[in-house]
Amino acid sequence: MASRRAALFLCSVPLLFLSQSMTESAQNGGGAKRRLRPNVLVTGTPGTGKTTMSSLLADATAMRHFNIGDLVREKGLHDGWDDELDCHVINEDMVCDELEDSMEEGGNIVDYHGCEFFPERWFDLVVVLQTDNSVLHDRLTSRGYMGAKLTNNIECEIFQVLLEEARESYASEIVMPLQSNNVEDISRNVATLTEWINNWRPPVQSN
Ligand code: DAT
Repeated sequence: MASRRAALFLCSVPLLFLSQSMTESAQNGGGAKRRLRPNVLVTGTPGTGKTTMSSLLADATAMRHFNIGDLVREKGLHDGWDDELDCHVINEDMVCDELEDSMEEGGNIVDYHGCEFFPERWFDLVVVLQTDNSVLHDRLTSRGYMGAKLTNNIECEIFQVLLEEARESYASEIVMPLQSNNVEDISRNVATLTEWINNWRPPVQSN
């Protein structure tokens, strides 16, 4: 597991039906403070379409989109550059501090190829995008990935590392795997998640 997780750092860089229990469970998984809109984490191996889908979803729902990779670069939320892994050494505490106020408020889509260091209380739904190996291989090759970096990311997807990480880090009821192989998948996923977000209500708090 450790080697699979480490491999992820090299990549710096049909759901038409939601059960009532999933929706309720997700709504009740909120944090201590009552937020009026949900927070959604979109995770998955690099190249599965997190940023593409999150951007469209943010447009459709008027939610904020945080691309963590961009945020780390723009705000310097890292401890330098790792030449061997070819990525910034992300400072997880700084990232969490940066996001805390927005997450408390709600209405955020967070897009990152990892999920275990965020506070569990932040998220009402955790989407894990998944892509067939051959499709992902072509996308990552187009992005210039090669050698170990390419292989490690493909292996991450084969071994479903992000899905496993999501299920270990969050209540299984709020973890939603979605296929992302083609543009029809993007449209369907955006429609499904838009409906979920628009139907979301804050959990009723007991006295
Ligand atoms: P990620 O943010 O997971 O690294 P991305 O959104 O940057 O991925 O997408 C990588 C490339 O693949 C980009 O050129 C858009 C394309 N892509 C993403 N999802 C797709 C899908 N479901 N169908 C076709 N192309 C897709």
